[in-house]
Amino acid sequence: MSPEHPAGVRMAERDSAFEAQLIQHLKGLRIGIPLHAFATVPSTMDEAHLLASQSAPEGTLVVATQQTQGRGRLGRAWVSPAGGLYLSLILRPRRSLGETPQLSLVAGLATAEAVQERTGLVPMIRWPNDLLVNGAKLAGILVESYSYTSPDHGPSLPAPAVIVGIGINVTTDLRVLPEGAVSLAAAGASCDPNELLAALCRRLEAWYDTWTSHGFDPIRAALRSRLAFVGQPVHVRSAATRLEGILSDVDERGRLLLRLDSGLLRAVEMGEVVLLR
Ligand code: BT5
Repeated sequence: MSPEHPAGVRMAERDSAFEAQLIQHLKGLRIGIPLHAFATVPSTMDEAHLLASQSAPEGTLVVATQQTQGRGRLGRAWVSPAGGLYLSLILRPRRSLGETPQLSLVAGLATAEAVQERTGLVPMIRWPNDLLVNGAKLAGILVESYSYTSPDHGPSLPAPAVIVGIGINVTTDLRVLPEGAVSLAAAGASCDPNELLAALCRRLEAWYDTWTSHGFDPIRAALRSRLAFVGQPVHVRSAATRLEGILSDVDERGRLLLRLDSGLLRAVEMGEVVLLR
């Protein structure tokens, strides 16, 4: 029997064998425990939101071998067959709400370092949430935050949750992925996905702790050498604007800095970065 959420939402069945295997790799970490591992879920984000609404602690990790309704930003789909790594992490940041978007770059940095550690590949970070290898998309990051308030919760309500979702193509068949995607295998790298997950949790824990204690400055410094398209002409599209300029840097708040034709430096809060050729 699947457990029932109090509100009547049915949670997916956990995969205890997969969970036991992963736990071995996550010993001693705060990020990654408690662990909820599944064979198939609609989206690890939904499982994580459900757990967060039930007061799951910071560090709780949801992992699945595949997703049937994986999602990206703005309602876009994340194609999630077997062969990828799909996870959502519950955080309860002790920093201001305005800094939450920085977690996308914190997670991007941790993911890039973990991939490099386990494979030797050096992924670049396409602001604000993609990892690229040879210009193709290897991984994507999705940050969603909600404050779970209900009249029942009272003063013991935990800090608002932020869910950080990460999808990485490990051995995923390129034929089922959108154009412009790549997997570790297709880039010529092989690695044990459990080892990759453990490396990712270690890096996430280290960078998240740094961010919690010192803010965005150290993240910004570490990001510089990994930021894709620096010095190159790009356009940045969002619902409201379309800007063209030379991608220059990320500022002290995590915004993208574009040098416009006029010479002015413009800070961008959100959007899609596309290289102009
Ligand atoms: C993202 O969105 O890149 C965030 C992806 C987050 C996925 C993780 S998996 C675990 C957790 N559970 C979820 O349900 N989601 C998170 P965005 O920047 O909006 O990019 C989406 C676009 O990436 C799509 O429109 C496609 O063009 C492309 N795409 C989709 N699936 C892909 C894949 N597997 N590999 C590379 N690109 C993909």
